[in-house]
Amino acid sequence: MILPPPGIAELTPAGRGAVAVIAVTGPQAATAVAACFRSATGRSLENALPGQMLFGRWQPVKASREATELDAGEEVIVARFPQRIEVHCHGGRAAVQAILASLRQQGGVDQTAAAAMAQDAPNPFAADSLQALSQARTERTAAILLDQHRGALHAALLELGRVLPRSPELALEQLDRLLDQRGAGLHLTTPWQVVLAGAPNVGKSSLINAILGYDRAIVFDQPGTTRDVLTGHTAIDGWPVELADTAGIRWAADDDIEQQGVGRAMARVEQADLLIHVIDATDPAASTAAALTHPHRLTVYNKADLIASDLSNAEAPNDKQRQPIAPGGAGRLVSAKTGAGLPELLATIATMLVPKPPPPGSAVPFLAAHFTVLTEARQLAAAGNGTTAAEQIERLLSGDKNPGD
Ligand SMILES: Nc1nc2c(ncn2[C@@H]2O[C@H](COP(=O)(O)OP(=O)(O)OP(=O)(O)O)[C@@H](O)[C@H]2O)c(=O)[nH]1
Ligand SMILES: [Mg+2]
Repeated sequence: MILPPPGIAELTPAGRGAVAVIAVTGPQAATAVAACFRSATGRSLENALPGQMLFGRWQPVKASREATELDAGEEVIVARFPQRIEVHCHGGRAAVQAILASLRQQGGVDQTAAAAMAQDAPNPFAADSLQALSQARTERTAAILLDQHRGALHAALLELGRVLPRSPELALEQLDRLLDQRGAGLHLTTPWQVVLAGAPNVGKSSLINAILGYDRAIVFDQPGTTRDVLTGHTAIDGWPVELADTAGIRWAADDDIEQQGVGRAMARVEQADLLIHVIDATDPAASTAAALTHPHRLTVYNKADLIASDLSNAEAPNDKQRQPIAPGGAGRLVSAKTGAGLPELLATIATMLVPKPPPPGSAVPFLAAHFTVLTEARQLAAAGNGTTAAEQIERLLSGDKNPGD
């Protein structure tokens, strides 16, 4: 039998560090590492037990150009795990490169850190969540992925597979609970797109600056200040968000550049997960950009500091004396200048993005493929075909992400 070559991957991020960790995976990992490693006690790596750590020196068999610097032997710690061996060495680039070079000489093939770590995963969700975890931007999303790494989704799908053929109603309930997490699940590593749009001069740029906490966009008292789409990353209630500020929407734009800005703004709105339609609270009727439509829209009345209003409940001004303000009339009243109403606005945005946040420890599907399979399974289950639905879930559990092929 031909054994696959050992996989090698640097687990520590690129750049300078005190210590670096290199993973070597596959059935030939111990042989490849043992060829270069001399333990201080003389104990052999091949006989080391999983979990055991050996201290010693790294001495490449043949001196490659990079390896010459290590001829005296780099001090390393080698740790043996069931599915991989880790070499912990000095974090300098020269040491890392030399060790990687000598492992390549032993037939090692480069792999990604995620692929190296996935070897230890007890199920496909543990491996995929680990890979996603490295791209999580907030503690909240990392915690959800960690729950999946620890088995929440795996356990929920095992249970679903058992329930589907026997109790269709219960299975549909469980499927709906998983499918309800679609929004949150698909935005654990990819930020939500939230776009601020509206008529010129209503304070969109002021608002994005107030939310981001720094002056990302130029604010000026002339309409048409923002010409292009400007974005900034932030987290709202722990959900990763890419906020976009856009050019004020008006059709009689002064020049071609402004007109192009309006076109870009409209295109951005179309792709948004949530549109924040900003209106000037001092003159809502004149500053409503009627062309702005979106299935997920929040109306925000800005410049609250300029109107005499009780901000205590931070609701929109909808007293009868004013012009009818916007379709629906509901919205939030804020002041980008004073910050009044901003915490409530952020809370509203978070609730609109994720109406039902997953409770700690609960199962959350997190790949598009998970939702595709679960949606198919739900259709089958709803049509009374619980056994076929259970087969789809089985395939997902076995790591096959393309059921139906
Ligand atoms: N008093 C008060 N003035 C504000 C507030 N928000 C914005 N402004 C002022 O309104 C003017 C326009 O603000 P911007 O943030 O540039 O408005 P914009 O919607 O980005 O404008 P365009 O980019 O031209 O579409 C500036 O003079 C701001 O200082 C607010 O909450 N209160
Ligand atoms: Mg602007």
